[in-house]
Amino acid sequence: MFLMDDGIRIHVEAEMPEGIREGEKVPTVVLIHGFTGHMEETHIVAVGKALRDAGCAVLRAEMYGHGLSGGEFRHHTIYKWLTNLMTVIDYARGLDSTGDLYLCGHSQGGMAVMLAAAMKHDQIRGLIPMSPAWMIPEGAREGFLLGEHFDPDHVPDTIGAWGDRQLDGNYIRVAQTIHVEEAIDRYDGPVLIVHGDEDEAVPYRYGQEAAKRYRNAELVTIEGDDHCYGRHLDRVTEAIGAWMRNQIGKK
Ligand code: FER
Repeated sequence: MFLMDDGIRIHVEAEMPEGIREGEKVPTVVLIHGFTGHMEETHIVAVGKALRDAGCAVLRAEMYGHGLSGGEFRHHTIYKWLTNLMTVIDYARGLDSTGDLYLCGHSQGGMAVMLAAAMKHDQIRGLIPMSPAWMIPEGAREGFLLGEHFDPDHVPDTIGAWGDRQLDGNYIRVAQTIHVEEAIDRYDGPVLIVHGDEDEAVPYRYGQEAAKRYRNAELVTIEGDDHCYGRHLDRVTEAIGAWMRNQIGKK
C-alpha cells in the first residue's frame, strides 16, 4: 500500500503476526532500510519475519527516493526521511491493532530511527538501530562521505554516490545540521543495537559508542560480520527476536 506524505507516496507493507484475535492490540514495529536500500533486501525481510515470529505487527516502509516510494534518489535528504518516518509512525499509531510502537532501521535508516525516536520519545516504546550510520553528519561536517573528499564550506552541487548514482549537495548540507548525540540523549527507552565488527561501511565503533551513550541500551556484536550481515544473519534475527520477546514479556 501507499501512504501520502505531502504529495510524495510512501510505500508501506504491513504484516501481522500469526494467531491474532479480532480487535487485539499487538506490539508494532516500523522497519526501514538504509542508503540505496529497500524493503525487499534479505536482511530487512529476515528481521521483519523475526519480529513477527516474536509476536509483532511489522510495517516495512521505503523512504523518499528509495524502493517504490516517490521522489528521486538524488534529491533525498535525512530531513525528508524524517518527515516520511513521522508520517508512517502516525499512520501506525492510528491503526486499531497497534499496541506499543517500536522503531527499527538499518544503517542510514538506523540513524533515522534514532532521530525519530528522540522526536517522538513519548510515543516510541523501544528502538532497534542496526549498524547505525550516525557518522554521516560528522563526515558531512568534516568533508568526507561515500569515500570522497569535499570542501565542507563549499559543498559541491552534486556528488557521486556508489556506482553511477548522483546525490545533490543538499544531502550534505542537511546532514551537516544533524547532531545525533542530542537525539541519543533525548531517548531513554530500551534500545538494542546490533552491529557486525567487520562492517566495511559503518565502523563498528559507532555501534559501540551509541550503546554506551544511550541510558538503556544493549549492544549485540555480530562477530565477523559485514554491513548487511552476509555471514551471520541468523545471529541478527535471533538477537532481535529474543530482545523483542523480552520487551513484550515485561508488560
Ligand atoms: C557513507 C557511508 C555509509 C555514507 C552513507 C552510508 C552518505 C550509509 C550506508 C547505509 O545506509 O547502508 O559515507 O554517506
